Amino acid sequence: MPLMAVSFFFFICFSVLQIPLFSTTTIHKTALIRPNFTTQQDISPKNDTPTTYFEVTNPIKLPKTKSCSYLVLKHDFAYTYGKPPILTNYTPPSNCPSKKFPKIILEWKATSKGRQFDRIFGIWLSGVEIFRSCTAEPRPNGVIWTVKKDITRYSSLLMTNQTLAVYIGNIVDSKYTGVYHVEIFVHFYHTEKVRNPFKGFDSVADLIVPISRNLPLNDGLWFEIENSTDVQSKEFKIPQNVYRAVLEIYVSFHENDEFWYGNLPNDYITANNRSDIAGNGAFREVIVSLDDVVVGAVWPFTVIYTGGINPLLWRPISGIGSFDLPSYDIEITPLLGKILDGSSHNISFSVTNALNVWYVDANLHLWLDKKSVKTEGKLLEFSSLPLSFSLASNFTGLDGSFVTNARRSISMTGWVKSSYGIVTTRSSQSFSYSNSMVMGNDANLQVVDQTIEFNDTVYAKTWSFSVQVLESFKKFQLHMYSDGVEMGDKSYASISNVTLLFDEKRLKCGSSASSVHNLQNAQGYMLVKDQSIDSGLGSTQQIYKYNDDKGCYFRNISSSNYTVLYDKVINSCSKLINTVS
Ligand SMILES: *[C@@H]1O[C@H](CO)[C@@H](O)[C@H](O)[C@H]1NC(C)=O
Ligand SMILES: *[C@@H]1O[C@H](CO)[C@@H](O)[C@H](O)[C@H]1NC(C)=O
Ligand SMILES: *[C@@H]1O[C@H](CO)[C@@H](O)[C@H](O)[C@H]1NC(C)=O
Ligand SMILES: *[C@@H]1O[C@H](CO)[C@@H](O)[C@H](O)[C@H]1NC(C)=O
Ligand SMILES: *[C@@H]1O[C@H](CO)[C@@H](O)[C@H](O)[C@H]1NC(C)=O
Ligand SMILES: *[C@@H]1O[C@H](CO)[C@@H](O)[C@H](O)[C@H]1NC(C)=O
Ligand SMILES: *[C@@H]1O[C@H](CO)[C@@H](O)[C@H](O)[C@H]1NC(C)=O
Ligand SMILES: *[C@@H]1O[C@H](CO)[C@@H](O)[C@H](O)[C@H]1NC(C)=O
Ligand SMILES: *[C@@H]1O[C@H](CO)[C@@H](O)[C@H](O)[C@H]1NC(C)=O
Ligand SMILES: CC(=O)N[C@H]1CO[C@H](CO)[C@@H](O)[C@@H]1O
Repeated sequence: MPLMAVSFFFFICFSVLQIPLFSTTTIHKTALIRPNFTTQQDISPKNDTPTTYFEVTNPIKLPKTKSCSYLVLKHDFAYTYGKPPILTNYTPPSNCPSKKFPKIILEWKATSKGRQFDRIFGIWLSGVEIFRSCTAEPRPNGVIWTVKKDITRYSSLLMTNQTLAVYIGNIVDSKYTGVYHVEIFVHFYHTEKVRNPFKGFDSVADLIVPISRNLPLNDGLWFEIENSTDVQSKEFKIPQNVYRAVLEIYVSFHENDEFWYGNLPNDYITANNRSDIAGNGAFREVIVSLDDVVVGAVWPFTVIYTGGINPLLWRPISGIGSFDLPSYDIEITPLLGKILDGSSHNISFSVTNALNVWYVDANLHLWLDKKSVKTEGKLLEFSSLPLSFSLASNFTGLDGSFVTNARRSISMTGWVKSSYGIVTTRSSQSFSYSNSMVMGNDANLQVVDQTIEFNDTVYAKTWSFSVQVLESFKKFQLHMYSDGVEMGDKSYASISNVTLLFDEKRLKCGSSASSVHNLQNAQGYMLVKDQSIDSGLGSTQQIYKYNDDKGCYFRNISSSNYTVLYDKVINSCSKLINTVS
C-alpha cells in the first residue's frame, strides 16, 4: 500500500521543529488533543500516476498576447527548516516590451512524492511578500499542484532587478521523505490599458516598501508573533512626494493557534487542569500600529491548511485559501500627514490573545507624485475605539458551551496636497465576530460556529468634488463539527464536518465592482490507530461564484475518496442567470 502523510488537527502548515507538544498518553479527549498523525497506509485508489490537487477559484482573465515568460527559480526543497530562504537574482526579462502595466502572473508548480506534512511558505521580492501558501501533502505516487496568482500590483518591483527569496520550512528524514520540487515562473502579458492621469483605486503603486524582517536571516521574512504581548515592529521611511498609501498584510497561524477558532477559554483549562490543550479562547485579531497607535486590524479568514482536521477532506480539492492565502489591504492615506516628514517611523504588529505562532508581515504600497518632490498632508479626524468583547461560558467538567462576541471599528480622515490638488480621504474598518462553541461527550465532541464580518470603506474627494468610493464587505464563516470515540488499544475513530464560507462584495462608487461567493462543505471520517490512519474517507462539495465588470464565473464541484464526482463550470453571465438563481 502506498503511504501518505496525514496530520490530524494539529501541526499543520507548520514550520517549527516537530516536537510533540502533548503527551500522547493522555486520555480520550480527542476533540481537544490535536496531535499529529501519519500513516504507512494510503487510503486511496492504487495507481501509478500522481494526483493533481487544486484550489477552486476564478481563472485569471488574461490579455490575448503573452509577451514573455520567465522561469525565476527551480529548486528542490528538502531539509530547509530553520535555514536561510533560497535566494536568487530576479531580473526582468530583456525581451519583454514596454513597461506599461502589463498583466503579470506568478505561477507556482510543484511536485512531491512520499510522505510529508503540509508546510507554510512565502515568496518575497526584495523583502516584499508576493505570495503566501501552503504545500500539498504528497502521496507515494506523487502529487502535482499549480497555483497562479495575479501579481500585477507588484509591477514596480517586477520591472527592475530584485532579490527573490523563497522559504519553505521543510523537514526531510527517513520517515518524512517528501521533497518539494518547485518551479516558479513569472508570465508577462501585454495590455492596451491606458494610464489614468489621476490614478484611481485600480492603479498599481509606484513604490512598495517591505514591512518584513531583513535579510540575511534564517526562516521566512515574516515576523513571528508568539504570544499576546509580543509586538514586532519595523522602522521605515517614505519619500516625501507620496499621495496615496495602502498597507497590505499577510498573515498565517500555526501550531497552538492553527485552529484558534476552536481554542478553549483559560478558565475552562484551569478548572479541568488541562494545561496540555490550546487556550486563550477562540478570538484572535491582528493589530497594526503606526508609531504605537492602533491604525488598522485584520480579522482573518479561517484558512484550513491541506492537513487540517482530516486531511482526506482536502484531496484533491484543497481548502479555501490554502494554496493562495488572502492578504488584506488597509488604506492609510489619511495618515500620510504623520509620515511625510522624511524621518523614520514604525509599523508594528501584534495578535490579540495569540499563542505560538503567527507569521505576519506587510507591504506598504505607495503612489508618488511625479510632478513634485514634496506633498503635504494632515490628519483631520481619527477614531480607534478599544475592542468590545464578551464571553459567556457555561461548563461543568469538560462539557459546556461558550459564546464569544467582539466588535471593533477604526476610522480616519485626512487630506493630501499634491499636483492632483487637495484630496481628502476617509478610510474606515469595521469588524464583528461571533463564535459559539459546544463541547460534549466529555470533550470528545466539539462544535464551532463562527462568523466574521469585515468591512472596509475608502472615500476620496477632490476640490473639484469628484468622488471615489471603494467599499468591501467581507463575510467569513466556519462550521466545524468533530466527534471522536475511543476504541481502546491506542486507537480511536473520528468524524468531522466542516463548512467554510468566503464572501466578499466590492462596490465602486456605489455600484458592484466584484463579488465572490465561495462555499465549501466537507465531511469525513478516519480510524486512527497508534497515531496512524488505518482507514477513512473525505468528501467535499463546493460552490464558487464570481462576477466583475469583465464577466462571470460559476463552478459547482464535488469530490469523494480522491475522485471528482461532478464538476460544472459556467463562464457566461447570461447562462448563469438562466441556470442559477
Ligand atoms: C476509496 O477508493 C478505493 C479505490 O477505489 C477503494 O478501495 C476504497 O474502498 C474507497 N473507500 C471508500 C471508503 O469508499
Ligand atoms: C540587472 O541584472 C542584470 C543581470 O545580473 C545586469 O546585467 C544588469 O546590469 C542589472 N541592471 C541594473 C540596472 O542593475
Ligand atoms: C512573549 O513573546 C516574546 C517574544 O518571544 C517574549 O520575549 C516574551 O517573554 C513572551 N511573553 C510571555 C508572557 O511569554
Ligand atoms: C493536574 O494535572 C497534573 C498533570 O497531569 C497532575 O500532576 C496534578 O496532580 C493535577 N492537579 C489536580 C489538582 O488535579
Ligand atoms: C521604532 O521602534 C523601535 C523599537 O521599539 C524603537 O527603538 C525606535 O526608536 C522606534 N522608532 C521610531 C522612529 O519611533
Ligand atoms: C448551562 O448549561 C446547563 C446544561 O446544559 C443548562 O441547564 C443551564 O441552563 C445553562 N446555564 C446558562 C446560564 O445558560
Ligand atoms: C458590514 O456591511 C454590511 C452591509 O452593509 C452590514 O450589513 C454589516 O452590518 C456591516 N458589518 C459591520 C461589522 O460593520
Ligand atoms: C455531517 O455531514 C453529513 C453529510 O452532509 C450529514 O449527513 C451529517 O448529518 C453531518 N453531521 C453533522 C453532525 O452535522
Ligand atoms: C450543484 O450540483 C449538484 C449535483 O448536480 C446539485 O445537486 C446542486 O443543486 C448544484 N448546486 C447549485 C448551487 O447549482
Ligand atoms: C512529524 C511529527 O511531529 N511527528 C511526531 C508525531 O508525534 C509522535 C509522538 O508524539 C512523535 O514521535 C513524532 O515526532
